[in-house]
Amino acid sequence: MRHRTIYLALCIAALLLLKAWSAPGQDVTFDRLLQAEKDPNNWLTYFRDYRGWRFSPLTQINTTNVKRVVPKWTFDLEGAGLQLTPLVIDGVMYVTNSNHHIFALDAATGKLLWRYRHKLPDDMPSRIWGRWNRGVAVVDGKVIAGTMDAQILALEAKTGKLLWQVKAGDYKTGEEITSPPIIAKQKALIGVAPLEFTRRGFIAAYSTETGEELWRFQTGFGADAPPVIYEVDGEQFVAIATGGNQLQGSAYGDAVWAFSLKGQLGPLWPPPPPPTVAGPIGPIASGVSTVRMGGINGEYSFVPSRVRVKKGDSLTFINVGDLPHGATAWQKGEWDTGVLPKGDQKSITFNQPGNYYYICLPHPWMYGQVIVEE
Ligand SMILES: [Cu+2]
Repeated sequence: MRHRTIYLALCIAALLLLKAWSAPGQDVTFDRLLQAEKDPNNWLTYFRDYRGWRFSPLTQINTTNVKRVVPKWTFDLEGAGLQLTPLVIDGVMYVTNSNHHIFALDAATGKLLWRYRHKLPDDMPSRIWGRWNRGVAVVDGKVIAGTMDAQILALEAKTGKLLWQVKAGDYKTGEEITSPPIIAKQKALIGVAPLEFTRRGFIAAYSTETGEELWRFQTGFGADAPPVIYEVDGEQFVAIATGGNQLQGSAYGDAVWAFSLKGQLGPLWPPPPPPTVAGPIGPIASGVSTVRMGGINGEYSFVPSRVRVKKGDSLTFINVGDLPHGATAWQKGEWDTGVLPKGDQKSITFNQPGNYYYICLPHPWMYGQVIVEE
């Protein structure tokens, strides 16, 4: 009898231990994320599953009874400006607020389980539209999130304790993170976007174990949308949509980038160094009719490098440098001054509205931008 009591007590202790070990978030392996669509009780990733359908197969709430649904609980996140998708894993909800605090809540009651207070720097540039955040990713017992000050951090899913934190970008130049990473095995893929500032966005992969940066690519424009991963005819791709940033004149610059092991495209602008700048920076000049090539700020520059004109306007490109220079529309070659010897000039009339980047063919690291408005 006594033995049986001890045996029972041991069993209960073992069960309790087992429960502690299988705490929420602890058993979210990558394989479980891959099977997310077959896990009706949970919302495991930003898109719920890797199909990205955001479709829940649950049926208790349906078209006939939905009118009876009433609020069960609410939790004050102490912020404004959320664009958040909560994750729910084995009864625990993971949410963020606009100051990048991360919360774990009891998903049935709204009771706070833990809160991690990420400290945004005091000199964070202010945003006319405020701060926001779209949530976290959870894998292998970790909650992984990017922050407005371009940090990536991993918390212990069970306790909210900080496991690692890395600097992905420089918030002082406008680099910031608003979307959660997408998990691919032991890698977290995340876009770092500059919004209204002059630096350009990039997509990067980090080790979920250590936070080590494994890969990075300049996408030219802001990259604050979550990336996707897919395969066609046996070739795997990673894709991300980039763009926006109207204040920098890139309203026409939206693009989607697809990467694979057989990729051949370079970063948006040659040459590689400096790797963090992917296009012309600085103010956009209006009301100018000439662009000087070479000579002014050194031989290899267009001045002004960014110009806004009206449809039908002409720009005269003058070579004021010592070497032959030219202006050639990049990508599609819509217009071209040809290579002009020292002292020569050529006028281009812009009849098609759009955003044109151009380079000097003999010196392709010289680049400029013409925005043609309707
Ligand atoms: Cu040149």
